[in-house]
Amino acid sequence: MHHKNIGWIGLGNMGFPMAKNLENAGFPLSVFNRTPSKSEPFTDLSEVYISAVELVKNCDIIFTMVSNDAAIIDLYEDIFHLEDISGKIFIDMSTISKDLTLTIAQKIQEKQARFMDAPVAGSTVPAKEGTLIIMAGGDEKDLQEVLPYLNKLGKAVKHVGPIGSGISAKLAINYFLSIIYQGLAETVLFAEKSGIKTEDMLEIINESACGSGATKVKTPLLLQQDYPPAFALDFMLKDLNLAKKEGVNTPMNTVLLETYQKAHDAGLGKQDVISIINYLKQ
Ligand code: NA7
Repeated sequence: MHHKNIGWIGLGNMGFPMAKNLENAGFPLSVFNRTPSKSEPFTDLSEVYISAVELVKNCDIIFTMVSNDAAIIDLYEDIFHLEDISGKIFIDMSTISKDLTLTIAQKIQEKQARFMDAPVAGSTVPAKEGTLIIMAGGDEKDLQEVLPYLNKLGKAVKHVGPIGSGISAKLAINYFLSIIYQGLAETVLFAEKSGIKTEDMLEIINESACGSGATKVKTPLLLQQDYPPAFALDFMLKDLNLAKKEGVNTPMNTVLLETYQKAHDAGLGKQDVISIINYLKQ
């Protein structure tokens, strides 16, 4: 049996642990990251490339996990210059705009290659544990081909529809998450103002019907008042703007956009998303 060569582009907070899971599963892996130092921990078992184009040439299935539209445009502009990419499957796991997803997919298909969007729910801990929720958009046959790899990255792979649907599902779940985080931050502040200790309030929330994976994962950050990015605030702002671009025009979205934008303006963009509490406190 021909073993497929797997390529991974983007070794950031999410991409790094995800690629490591594929390496640990024993797949023949090639990696590329714009900043080469992040590839160093892969030199023993995997092939490390210093150019995305060279990686693509040598791989059958190529995953991308990078920041945003600009990053995907940079990468694919170069990839489109390649003469022959026919038959290859490209799976973008980043959260980017649906428009761009459809444009890239079309160009890929014009070159007789295949494309899927497969963004994820879950931040760095589920990425490391291989327990992400993967929302896939694209062809069922293509999905079957990449499923053995996706199954090493997530605990659930949900095929939600044609290309672009993965992004739609992801923007929807992140919309809910942004509501939970603003609700959590405001509730903790409200309780604090009324003389309730933050640790007591968080315990009450987490034990109650309001408690969830989302509230539990942010509890230690709120207690320590230290916000290293499991999911950077700027990414949530990006996703809320993408949701707006998709026509989400709810009363909540207006409020959420204002909060996350002003928290960004206050210099919190690179911190974890729950650091909005520092902006809301002011
Ligand atoms: P990070 O930790 O900020 O990592 C971003 C990655 O994207 C990192 O590998 C970057 O390379 C890469 N990147 C950014 N811009 C470019 C360009 N222009 N060209 C090539 N590569 C680029 O993000 P996360 O891993 O937390 O998140 C990734 C996605 O998942 C994002 O869409 C979230 O919304 C969800 P670098 O190391 O900076 O050279």
